[in-house]
Amino acid sequence: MSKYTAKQIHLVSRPSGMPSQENFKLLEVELPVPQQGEVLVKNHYMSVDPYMRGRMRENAVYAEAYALNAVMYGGAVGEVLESADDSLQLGDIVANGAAWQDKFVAKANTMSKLVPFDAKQLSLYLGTLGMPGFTSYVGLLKFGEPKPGETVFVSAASGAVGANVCQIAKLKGCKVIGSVGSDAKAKWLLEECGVDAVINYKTCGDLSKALAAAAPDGVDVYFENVGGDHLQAALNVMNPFGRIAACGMIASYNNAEPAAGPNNLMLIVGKKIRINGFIVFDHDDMREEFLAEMIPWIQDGKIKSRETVVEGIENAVDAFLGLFSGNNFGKMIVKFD
Ligand code: NAP
Ligand code: FER
Repeated sequence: MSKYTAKQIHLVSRPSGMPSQENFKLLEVELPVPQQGEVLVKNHYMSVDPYMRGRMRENAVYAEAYALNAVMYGGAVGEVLESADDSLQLGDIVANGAAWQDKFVAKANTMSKLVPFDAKQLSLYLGTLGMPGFTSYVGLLKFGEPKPGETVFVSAASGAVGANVCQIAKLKGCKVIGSVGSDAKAKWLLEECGVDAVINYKTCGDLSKALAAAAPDGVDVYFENVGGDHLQAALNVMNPFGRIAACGMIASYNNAEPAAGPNNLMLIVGKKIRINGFIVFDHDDMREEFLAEMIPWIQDGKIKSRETVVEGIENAVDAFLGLFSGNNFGKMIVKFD
C-alpha cells in the first residue's frame, strides 16, 4: 500500500425518480503503490454533469451503466503525486476520467497532460474548454448550422453548455434568445454575454407566447437542452427549414414514468424541420478546431465563463442533484482541498 488513502463516492442503489443521498456512499480506501506504467493522482476539481443520471440507470443507452458498489467516474483535473511512467512527472496537471474520488492510481495512458493556458483556471477544462464547451461548439456549428442574421433559441441558456452556445452564436452574427430559471441568470446573459432576449420560463406564463414575442422573425435554430414544454414552444415558433440540435432534455431525466410528449410534433413535417441528436464524444475530429477558436475567444474576453464551485467531495452528491433544480449558475464544479 502507498502512504495515501482516497475518498470515493460509490453508487450503492439505482435511483427511481430524483436520486437521493441513500443511493450513494462515501468511503475511504487505501491506495496501492503505482506499478510500472501507472501514476498516483490527486484531483483538484471534478465535474458533475447531467449525463451521469443516465449512467445510474441499469439500461443506460449510449454507454455502460455505473456498476453498483463501485466508484463512479466522470471528468476531473488533478496533479501527479507519484509516477511510475516516463510520460508523466511529479506535479504534472492531468485531465482524467476518474471523478468521484479525491485520489487514485491508474495507467498514465488513461489521462492527458494539460498545459493550461492559465494555471489559475484549471476548472475551465471541465467547463468552457472541456466537454460542455466542446458540446456547445459541435452542437451549434455542426448541427445547428447558424447563418449570420438568423435567430437562435437556447434552453438552459446560462448553464455549462448553454452559456457557450449563446456566446458562440453571437460571435457568428446571430440574434440569440435564451431561456433560464432565474432573473439573475437572465440579467447575466443580457448584460454580460450580449444575448438579445431572455425568457424566465418559471415566470413568463405561456412559453410559446413568450418565445413568439421575443422572436418576431421566428426561430431558425433551436439548441435543445430541456425538452418538454421548451421543445413544444420552439416547434410552434420555428421557421421553415429550421434546425434543432438535440443535445439533451434535462426536464425528463428524473421521470420515474414517461411524461406526455409535445402536442405539436406534426409541425416538423410542414415546416420541414431537421432534428439532429448528437453525442459530443463522436466528434473528436473537431476538437483541434474548437480549441483554436475557443482559447483566443476566452483570452480576448469574447467568451465569458461562470462557475458554481462546491467545496469538498462530501458535497459532490448535493452538487450533482443541484443540477436538476438550477442551483448552478454556469458550470457546476466540485473543488477538493
Ligand atoms: P447545466 O445547464 O449547466 O445545468 C443544468 C441546468 O438545467 C440547470 O442549471 C437548470 O437551469 C436547467 N434545468 C434543470 N432542470 C430543468 C427543468 N426541469 N426545466 C428547465 N430547465 C431545467 O448543464 P449542462 O452540463 O450544460 O447540460 C445541459 C444539457 O446538455 C443537458 O440536457 C445535458 O444532458 C446536455 N448535454 C449533452 C451532451 C451531448 O453530448 N449530447 C453533452 C453535455 C451536455 P435553470 O435555472 O435555467 O432552470
Ligand atoms: C448528456 C445527456 C445524454 C450526455 C449524453 C447523453 C454526454 C446520452 C444519452 C443516451 O445515449 O441515451 O448530457 O452527455
